[in-house]
Amino acid sequence: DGRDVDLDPRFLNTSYECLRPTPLKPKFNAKLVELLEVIERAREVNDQWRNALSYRRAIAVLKSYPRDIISHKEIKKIRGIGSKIGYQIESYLRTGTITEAEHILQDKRFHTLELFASIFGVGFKTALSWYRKGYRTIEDCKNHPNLTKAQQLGLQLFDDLREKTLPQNSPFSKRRMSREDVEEIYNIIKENVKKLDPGCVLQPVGGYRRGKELNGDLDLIISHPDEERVPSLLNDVITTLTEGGYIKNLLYRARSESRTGIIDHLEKCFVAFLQPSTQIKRQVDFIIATQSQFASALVGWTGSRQYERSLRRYAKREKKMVFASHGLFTNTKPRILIPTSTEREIFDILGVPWLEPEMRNC
Ligand code: DGT
Ligand code: MG
Repeated sequence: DGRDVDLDPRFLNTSYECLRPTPLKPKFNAKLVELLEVIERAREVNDQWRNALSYRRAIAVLKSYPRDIISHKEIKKIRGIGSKIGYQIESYLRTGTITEAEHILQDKRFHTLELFASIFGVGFKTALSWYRKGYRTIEDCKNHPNLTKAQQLGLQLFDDLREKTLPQNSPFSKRRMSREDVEEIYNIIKENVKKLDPGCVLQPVGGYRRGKELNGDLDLIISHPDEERVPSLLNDVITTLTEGGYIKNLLYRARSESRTGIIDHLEKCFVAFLQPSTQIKRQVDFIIATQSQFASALVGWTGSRQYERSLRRYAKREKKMVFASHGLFTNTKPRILIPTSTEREIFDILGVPWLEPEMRNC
């Protein structure tokens, strides 16, 4: 097989997803990607995150791969695909499917765990422990003796919010937001926030910015050129949208000095937002950034999750820098802020190739 000689070295020699373009919909290997995503999801709901990560990385390679994989030899050369997954791909090449993925899709336990983990406030560990207690339905979960506040809200709002973490092909997933749904909500927020303070700058991020057709939530950065205005901004935005009858519940709130610490110091608030045309409550994540934090917030909240992971790993290992949504820093003690004002500047300083948001879908 002479095909392997002309492969772009970027696809063979890097384990950093942030160095290569990954489209939303793979041009090649689409069915294979879909099957591996089922297995990734099964590992996730079984709380085997390391193993899930191996699948995510293999999936990312296949999504960015410039052609259909056709040979066993080819798989072996690709960095990021280990022997276990390589074997599954091989069996896919022979049979057109992966038996394990087919089994998972028929497995009631898998679907129940997926359902539980889709409740706001319920992680994979809790979902598993509830399953082990014998819970099988949402009603069972509602009867759990010591639900946290977040879980009580999540269960109360379940029919609205359950789309949040369910994959698009899940049988439970019927209410994800189209781009039009997101735009309807975004326009309402924009109008109200501009009325509140015309100086505010709004920027939708997350999957919507990456071009996703079906969205779990709207992630929205709000910023203001006046640093003094920023501390009171979130309260004002929430108050005005609550008074307008749009925000129905506060789901989660983190102050900028919150203990979530290293990962994210940006002030944020997740809310249930009533979409007028459908009367469904949708999750909107507000993220507040000062002007000097804006560029890093943009890079940090556009995603995908795997893209962010690889970017942070690249910054640390290859550049001795720390990238976070609130800023780019030197990896020293104490850390020193490296001022940045645009997304492109961050890419340049990190030395990673510029990728449009649509190409960060690893
Ligand atoms: P979705 O909402 O399920 O359709 O898909 P995404 O890709 O919009 O995912 P989402 O909304 O969970 O998160 C948007 C991006 O923002 C994600 O790719 C990584 C980042 N992100 C999410 N949560 C956090 C967080 O708590 N801190 C930081 N720094 N980034 C986050
Ligand atoms: Mg999102």
